[in-house]
Amino acid sequence: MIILGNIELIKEIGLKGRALTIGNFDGVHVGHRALLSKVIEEAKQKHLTPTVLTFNPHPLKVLTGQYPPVITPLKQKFELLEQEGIELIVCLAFDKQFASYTAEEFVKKYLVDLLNAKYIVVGYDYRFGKDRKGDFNLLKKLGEKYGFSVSQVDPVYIDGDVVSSTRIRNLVQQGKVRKVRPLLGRYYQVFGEVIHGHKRGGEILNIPTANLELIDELVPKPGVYAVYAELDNERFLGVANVGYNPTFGNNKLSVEVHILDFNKNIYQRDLRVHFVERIRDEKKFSSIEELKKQILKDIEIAREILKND
Ligand code: RBF
Ligand code: MG
Repeated sequence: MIILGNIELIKEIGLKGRALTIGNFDGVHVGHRALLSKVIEEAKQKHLTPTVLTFNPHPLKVLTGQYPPVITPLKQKFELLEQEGIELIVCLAFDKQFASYTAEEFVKKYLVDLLNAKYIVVGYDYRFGKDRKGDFNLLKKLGEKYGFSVSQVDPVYIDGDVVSSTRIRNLVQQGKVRKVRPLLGRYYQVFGEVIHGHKRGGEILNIPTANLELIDELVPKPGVYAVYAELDNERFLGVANVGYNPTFGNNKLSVEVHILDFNKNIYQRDLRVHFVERIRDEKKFSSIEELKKQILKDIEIAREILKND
């Protein structure tokens, strides 16, 4: 798969016809995957390159100054798109100048001239161009004018509601990680480097934990979770604490994982944590002994949950 962010490089790879879908794809959830399978299927039939056009930063961030924490950071998003069968990702820098193109200018300049789109599929709520004035009907008309075909994909419903990135974010922030799984088609995950914590886990509690360096990524509601911990494609059972360690009077949010039956040094390695089920709220204990007793129980609960998963 090729990832391009630079317009000059995009010009260099030439004018092969592309089948295109456009969007932010935060989460690469089952709704997104409906679009991705459509673009891949049409690309095959029409002998085009299955391509995703996306923007960074998120247009809303540029236009309104705010955007919620991301479900899938860029690197994970690209990996997931590749797994789906996307062969080219074009990630354009989005700025105020870009936002000022009218719907037709955007289509002509980027989709037709730059990317040579022969087929475009968009979601049910797709809008484009200055003031979001372009919609599916306009895209269809422009397709007739510039020589590409279009289609639109319906939303995907699960449990009576549309699958959307916002819905997924809300569930994660409520700690309902079980409910998120069918929407994402996988467990909610965070990824980061293992950094040095306060050293209390190993030395005081005798329950070592790997502290994750948090990137700008959505973190589940504070609490204790049964998790899988993934290191270089190897998966371990784990129990995670997301929180402030009130027993020790910390005030900074941390994500730490105790990996079951494991005693290797993994500082500076990358760890991916898959949140399977929330076990309890984080609490302030009146002694370290009590905290330790509770964590040992959490470990057994996590083991049970993961055994039946
Ligand atoms: N710290 C708390 O202050 N309250 C808790 O309820 C709590 N639960 C935890 C549960 C698990 C499974 C783990 C691994 C840690 C927990 N901690 C909790 C964090 C603990 O204070 C921390 O691991 C040490 O301070 C070392 O960083
Ligand atoms: Mg994530």
